[in-house]
Amino acid sequence: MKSKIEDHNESGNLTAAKNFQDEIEVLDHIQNRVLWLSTRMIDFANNDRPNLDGIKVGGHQASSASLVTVLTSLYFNYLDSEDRISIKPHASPVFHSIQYLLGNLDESYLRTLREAGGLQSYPSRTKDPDRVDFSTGSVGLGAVAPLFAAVTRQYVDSHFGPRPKSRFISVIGDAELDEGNIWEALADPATANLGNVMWIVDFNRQSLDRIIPGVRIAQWRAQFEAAGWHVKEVKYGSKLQKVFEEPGSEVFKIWFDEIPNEQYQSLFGLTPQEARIRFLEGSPDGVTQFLEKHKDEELFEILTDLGGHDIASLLEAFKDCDGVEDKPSVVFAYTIKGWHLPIAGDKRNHSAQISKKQIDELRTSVGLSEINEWSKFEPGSPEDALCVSRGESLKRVPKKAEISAEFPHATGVAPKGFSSSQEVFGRVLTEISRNEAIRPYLVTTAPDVATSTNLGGFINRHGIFNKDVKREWNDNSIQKWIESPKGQHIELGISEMNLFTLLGQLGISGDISDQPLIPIGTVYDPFVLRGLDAFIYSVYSGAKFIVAGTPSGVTLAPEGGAHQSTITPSVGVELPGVVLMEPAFAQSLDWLLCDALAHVAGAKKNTVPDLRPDELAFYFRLTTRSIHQQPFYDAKQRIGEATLRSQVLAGAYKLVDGRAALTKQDDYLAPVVYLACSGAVIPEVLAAAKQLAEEGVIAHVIDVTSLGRVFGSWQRTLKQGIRTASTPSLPGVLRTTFTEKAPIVSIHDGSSHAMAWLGSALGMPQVAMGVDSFGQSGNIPDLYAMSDLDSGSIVNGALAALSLNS
Ligand SMILES: Cc1ncc(C[n+]2csc(CCOP(=O)(O)OP(=O)(O)O)c2C)c(N)n1
Ligand SMILES: [Mg+2]
Repeated sequence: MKSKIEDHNESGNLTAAKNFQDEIEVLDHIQNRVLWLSTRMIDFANNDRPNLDGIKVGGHQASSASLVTVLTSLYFNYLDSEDRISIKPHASPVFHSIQYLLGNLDESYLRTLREAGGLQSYPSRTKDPDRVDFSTGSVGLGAVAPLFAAVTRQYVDSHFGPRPKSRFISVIGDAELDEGNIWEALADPATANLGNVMWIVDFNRQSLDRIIPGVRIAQWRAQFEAAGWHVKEVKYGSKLQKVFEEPGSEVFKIWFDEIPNEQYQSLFGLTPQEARIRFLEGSPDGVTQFLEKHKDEELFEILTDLGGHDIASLLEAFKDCDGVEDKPSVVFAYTIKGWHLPIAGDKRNHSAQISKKQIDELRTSVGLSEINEWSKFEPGSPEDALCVSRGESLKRVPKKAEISAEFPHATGVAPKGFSSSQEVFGRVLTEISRNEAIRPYLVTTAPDVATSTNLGGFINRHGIFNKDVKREWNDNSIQKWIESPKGQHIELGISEMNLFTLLGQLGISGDISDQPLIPIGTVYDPFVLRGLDAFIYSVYSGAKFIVAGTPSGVTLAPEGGAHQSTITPSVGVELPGVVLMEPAFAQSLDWLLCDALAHVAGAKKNTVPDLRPDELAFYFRLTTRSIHQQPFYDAKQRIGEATLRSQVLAGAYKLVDGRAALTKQDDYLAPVVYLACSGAVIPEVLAAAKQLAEEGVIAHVIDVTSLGRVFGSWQRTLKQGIRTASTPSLPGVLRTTFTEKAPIVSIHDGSSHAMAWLGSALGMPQVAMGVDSFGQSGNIPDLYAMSDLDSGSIVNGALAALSLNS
C-alpha cells in the first residue's frame, strides 16, 4: 500500500517535488487547525460550558498537542480505509478533531468533550459517536489491542480466506511502555512476525508526573529488537538534519543524542539565550564553538526541531515500516509534549491548560476569530479539498457477516455416575464441534493450561493454529497436537493478560475483520484476577466470548492457597456485560454452554429466553471435583425437563424439595430453611439437607446455576421499583425457586459475600457461608472444614438462620 507522498517521490521530477512540497504545506495548515480544535475543545469544556458540580472537567492539551503531527500525517496522507488504529487515550481530542474535519462528526460534538452522551474523555468503541476501532484509557491495554487484532486477522484469513489487507496501528504514549502487559504481548510467540503491525510511540520523554529520567531509547530499542521487531527512530526535524550535514557537526550530534532528558526538556521553558547556556552545560569540547554561528533564536528553533513534528520524516518512516513485511515495526517519533503551545515541554504540563489570553492568541495565529472558530476550511481551498478526499477514501463500508448456524439445546453429554464440571466442559466443546455448521467458528485459547483445563479433546480433533505446518517430532497417540494453518486452538504462553486481550479481539472480530467467531478461553480460576484488567477492557470494548475459570474455589486443594480462588464470583457477578455461571451438574452445564455458544455467535434461534444484548461474556466457574449426577436427574424427574431447563438458564432451580424429603412428620409444623448453593460444595449441602430432614427441618436445596443471571434479574426489578417508586417485584427466577417465606443459608466455595444479597432480595434473614480466608494445601474435606463448609457446619448455619427468623 503506497502513500500518496511515496508516489510523488517515486516520480522523481521537479513537478512532483513541488507537489510534494505543496502537499506538505497543506498538511501543515491542517495540523495547525487540528491543534487549534483539540486545544479549544478542552478549553471550551472547562471554561465555557456551564459547570454544575464545581469539579474540574479536565482534558490534556499538552498530550494532545504532542500527537498532532503524527495523527495529521496518518489520517490525511497515510491511512487506508482498511487500516485499524488505536489512539493514545489522552489524544482523544485530536482524534475527534480529525474526524470532524474528515466529515465523520457533527460540529456540535466539539463542544461536548467529557459531557454525558458526548465525546468521551478517552476513545471508546461503545460510547463515542464516531467510529473508534479500539478503546483506550487504561494505558498499555489499547496499545496491544491491535497486535492481537492482527493475530485474529491472521487466523481469520487462514480459515475463511483473505480479507482486504489491513495495517494494525497503535499510537501510544512513551510512558505506556512501563506497563508490563506490553512486554507480555511482545514476548508471546503468537504475536511474532506480524508484518502488518506498526506502533508509533509518542516519544515526548514525559509521563504524568515527570520527565522520564535518563535516556531510555537504547533500552527500548534493544527490548523491541529482542522480541523480533523492526525499530525506527524519527528523531530529527529538517532543521536539525540540515545542521548535522554541516562539516564538524559530529560533536554536536553526539551531545544532542546524549544530553539527559531532564536537561533537554528544561530548554522549553527558557528564553533562547538561556536555552543555549543550558544546552551547553556538560557538553563535550567543540559543541560551543560549533554552535556559535547560529543566533540564539535560530539555535532555539534548531534544538527544538524534533522529527515527530516533521511530516515528511514521519511519512518516510511509515513507508519504511511498510517495506518490512516479516516483522512488526515500532516507530519512535520524538515529539514535544505541548507542541506549539505555551506549556511545551514543561514538566508540570500533563494536566495544564492554557489561559484565555493564550487561547485568543492561538485562535488568531490560525487565522480564525470567535465567529468562525469551529469552522472547517474554506470550501474550495486546498485544505478543504484534501479533507473531503481523505474523508471519502477513509470511508468504511461495514460488511454484514453473520453466523447462521442453528444451535442445539444440548449436546447430550450427560454422564450418569460421577463427573466434574471441568471434564464435562471439555466434552461438550468436543461434542458440539462435531456439528459442521458450528465447528468453523469455534476457536479456543489458553495461557499454557489447555491440557489441565480439559481442552485436550478439542485440540486433538482440531489442532493448533500456526500459520505454517509444523512437523510433529513425537509420535504420541494420546496427545495429537498438530500445528497447521487450519488449527482451531491458539496456544499462548503463561500470560493471563494476553489471554483476555486475545479473547477480546477474537470477540470483536466480526467488526474488525468482518468475520464473527466464537472464542472460548480457559484459565485457572485464581488467575482470572491476573488478567482482570484485560478482561474488563475486552468487555468494555463490546467483545463476546466464553471463558472457563477452572478449577475454582479451594477445590484445587493440594495445590495450596496460591491456587485457590475466593473473590472471583464477585468479579463475575459485578462486571457489566459478564454473566457468571457455576453449574454443578453435567446436564445443566450442557444446557448453559450451548446457550452461551449460541448467544456469542449471535444466533437468533434457540436462545432462551431471548436475545440478551447486555450479556457479552460468559464466565463459567468450574471444578475438577467429581460429583454424583443422580440428584440432578431426580430433580428433572420431579420438575420436568423443559421447565427445569428454563430454570437452569434463568439461574436457579430447586434441586431438593425439602417437603418431599421430610417423611417422618407432618410438614406443616416443621421449620423451613433454604440452602442456596453453587458448584463444587453441593455434596456437603446435600448431606446437610439430609441431616436437617432427619431432624425434622424442611431444607430446600436451591442450586444456583448462574449467580450472575439471578443477580441481574434482581437488579432489573429493583431498579424498576426505584424508578417507579413502587415495591420491587421479585424476579421470576426467585419467585419460582424460593416459593415460601423462610430464612436462607447461602453456601459457596467462594467468598461468602458474593451470595450475601439474597436475603435482602427475598426479605428474609440470611446466613452467608463461604471461604473468607486464604487456604492452604490439604484435601477438600479438610479445607471445607476449615471454612465451615462441611455438612455439620452447614446444619449449624441452618439452625442459626432459623433462630434469626424466630
Ligand atoms: C493503567 C493506567 N494507569 C495510570 C493512568 C493515569 N495516567 C494517565 S496518562 C499517564 C501518563 C502517560 O504518559 P504517556 O503515555 O507518556 O503519555 P503523554 O501524556 O506523555 O503523551 C498516566 C500515569 C492510566 N490512564 N492508566
Ligand atoms: Mg509521554
